Order: sequence, then structure tokens, then C-alpha cells
Amino acid sequence: MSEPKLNLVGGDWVAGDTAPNINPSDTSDIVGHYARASAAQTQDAIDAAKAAFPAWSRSTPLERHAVLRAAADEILARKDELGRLLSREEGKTLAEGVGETVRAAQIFDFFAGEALRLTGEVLPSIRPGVGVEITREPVGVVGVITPWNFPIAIPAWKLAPALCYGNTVVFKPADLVPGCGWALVDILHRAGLPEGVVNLVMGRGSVVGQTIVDSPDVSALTFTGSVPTGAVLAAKSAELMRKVQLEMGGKNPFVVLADADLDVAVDCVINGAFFSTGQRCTASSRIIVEDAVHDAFLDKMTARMADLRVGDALAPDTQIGPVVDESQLAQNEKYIEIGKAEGARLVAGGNRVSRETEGYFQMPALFADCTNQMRIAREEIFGPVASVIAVRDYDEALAVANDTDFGLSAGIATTSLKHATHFKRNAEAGMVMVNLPTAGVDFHVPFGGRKASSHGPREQGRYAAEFFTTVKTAYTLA
Ligand code: UN1
Repeated sequence: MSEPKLNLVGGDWVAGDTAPNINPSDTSDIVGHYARASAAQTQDAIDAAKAAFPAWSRSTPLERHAVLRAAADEILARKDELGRLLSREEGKTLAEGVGETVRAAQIFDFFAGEALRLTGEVLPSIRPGVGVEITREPVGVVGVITPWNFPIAIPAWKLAPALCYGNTVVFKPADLVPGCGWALVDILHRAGLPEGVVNLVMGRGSVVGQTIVDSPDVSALTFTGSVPTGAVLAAKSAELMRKVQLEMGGKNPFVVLADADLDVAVDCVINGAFFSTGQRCTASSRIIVEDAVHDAFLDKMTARMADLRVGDALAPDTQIGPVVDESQLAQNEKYIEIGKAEGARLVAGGNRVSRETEGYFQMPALFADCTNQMRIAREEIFGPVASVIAVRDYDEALAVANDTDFGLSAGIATTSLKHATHFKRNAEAGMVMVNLPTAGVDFHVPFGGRKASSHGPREQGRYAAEFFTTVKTAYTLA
């Protein structure tokens, strides 16, 4: 057994029970053994972050810049190795894994720059002789809880702004994929962060997550994951009067109008629905198609899907890696049965496939003849499963797109400026894509949604300051 990877608490690597990290492309391949923090170790981590806060909150912009810059440089220099680790533990293809790693480096680079651009406002009061200053201050100890589907980018887009704005962190990566989170914390630790500024507590939600969520010393909590867990975190955070930022599910619509370039539309749907094995909260899962192009669109889609290569995430010709684990694959299969029972027509894929190694391989699935009332069109599946819903015209397409509990991303394929403009204004979503997939976003602009998809301020770009800082207004009579 390789040396287990440990948790980082107050600047020390601490041991504990370990769990194996298993490659979903080859279940005989153990990526490594990772320690699972106890409740007591998690409490120690919170205490360490609290103790480190006064000094780090007063660190200079240059100190913060130096650490974030060094992290960006090291992540980029190691992109192939870290991308491979990512693909090995999570199952997205090597190209996707390396791409996500580069994105993590870019995020650290962005916030390294932001650390040098911290600003406030100075303005006159309405009272004579009085000046007003508006500044942003760090919030305190930030709890960071991340999901398994973006093992390096999501930790990066929560940790980088937390540190940039002077907060200290207790970070729990997903139990299923601790490898990239561990690597990121190792990099930050060696980049020169003072002890206790970032603490790593890998392990179970019921132990580690619960301890973080219940602690009144955690002043802000940022979470990406499921709606039910998000709701519990929101309720507890309201009780503690703590800041909370939640990124949860999606049931993202992609509209294909009769005037669309169908090749562009098919590219968008193949990417948005099936790349990263459909395991993105931004994935397109409801494909809303105007009657006039419905059959032509389905023909092109099924032809493209027949050529999709599903296989080992690390194989160079793989386009779609495995599902992350057995329970997610079972959930995908359950929804395929539900779809059939509801009367939807499975026109492609959905079956498990075997490859040279034991893994969780599934062909992407496309349902036709769906209604927006079916469970497969309302509930997030989180796998490579998409439902095609036929509509008469643009107005019906928009109504169906907005008829959902979620509101993260919404896409449209059209060559009409009028429809594109109307859709951008009227789609009830945090992000709107015109002739682009619903998934795959820039790192320097706000990310987030509406309704059950998101709660609290936006992530990423300069908007991240809203969550990771608190505003102070100071008045001086001089
Ligand atoms: C993307 O589509 O590029 O968990 C990012 C998720 C999202 C990230 C999606 N928070 O899938």
C-alpha cells in the first residue's frame, strides 16, 4: 500500500483512518489511500483557522498575491500530471482533466491579480466636515465543501477568492475524489501560506461536513452539491446567521429553433449533454426542438451518438469516460427505466458496456417523445441522459424552457437576432448561451443560477467578492 495522504490541520499533516480512492475506469486500480478526518480533527481544523485569521486578515496584498501566483504557476507546470490524477480518480477524459487543471491555474492567476487590486471608496458625507470610506473586509473562517464532478476547478474557485480576500479556510473535498483537493492543499501549503490558513479535512459528509456546518466559528459556508444537502446547509446557516453560498442542481434546457444551424445545434447538445459523462450541473438535459426540424435534428443526433467512443478515461481516443461510481450508474439506469415507463422513446444508448477493464461504462442515452411533465424532464439525473421535447414554435419553447424548478444555464441554437435577444432577456436562468453549449464557462465572469439551482451571491470573477468579504462603511469628522 502506498503511503496514505493525510489531512492538514494547523500546518501539520495528521493521520487517521484511510479509505481507498478507486479509478472508475478500472476498479482494480487504486489511485491512493486518503485519510478521513474525525469530528475532533475537523474541530481542530476550525480552531486552527480561527487562530490564523487575525494575522492573515491583515496580510498585505503582496503576500496574498505571492501565494496565489505560486500556486497558479505550480498547477500549470504540473497540468499533465494533475490532469491525469483527475481523470484517474473522477473518470472524465484526459483532455477534460488537463483542461480542468489549466482552468484551476487560471483561477489562481486571476485572484492573484485581484489581491493586488483590492479597493474601496472614499466619498463625502451628506453632513459637512464628514468623510465616508467604504471598504471590504474578510468574513472570517470559511467552510468549503466541494463535489466530486470538478475535483480541482471547484476547489480552486472557492479557495482562491477565500484567500485573496483574507479569509482562512477549512476545506472538505468530496470523499469520492480527494486526490486533487489534497494536491491543491499541498501546493498552497508549500507556496508559503502561514499555518492554519488552509486546513484540509477529507472524509465523510456525515462526520466532517456535519462538524463544519454545525460550527458557529465558521462564518461563511460555500457548498456545491445536491439540492437536499444544500437545503439543510441553508437552514443551519440561517439559524447561525452565517453567510452561505450554494450551487446545486440543474435541469438545463437547450432550445433548437427551426432557423438554427443544425450542425451547431448538434455540436452544442453532444457537448452539453454528454461530455464529462453528463456529470455537470450545467449539463443540457432537456432538448427542446421546434417541430419543423425535429426529425432532422434527431437523425443527426443519433448518427453522431453512434460514433461516440466511450471508454477508459486515460485512453487517448476516448470521448466519454465512465460514470463516477456504481451508485451513480444505478441511478442513471433507474431513470432510463422510469423514462421508458413514462412513455418516452429511447432512441440511442443507455446501456452498460464492457471494456477491457472493470469500470462503470454507459453509452449516452437520448429519449424522444418526451413531455416536460415526465420525471426524466423534471428531476436532475446527473448522468449522460437527455430528453427531447418537441414544441410548435419559439413561444412554446421558451415556456417549456422556463417550466422547471431549476434555473442555472439555458441555451438556444438560432440564427435569428430577434429570438436570441428575446431568449437572453426572458430565459429564467443565471447563465444564457446562444449557439454555445449550456456547460463550459469562463473563469473570470460570474457563475450561478436562480430558483433551486443556487442560493446566495455569485461565484467567480470579481462578483466573488460579494460572498468572500463583508462591507464596512466608516464615517470620520475631521
Ligand atoms: C462548467 O460547466 O464549466 O458542478 C462548470 C457543476 C458546476 C460547474 C460547471 N458547478 O457542474
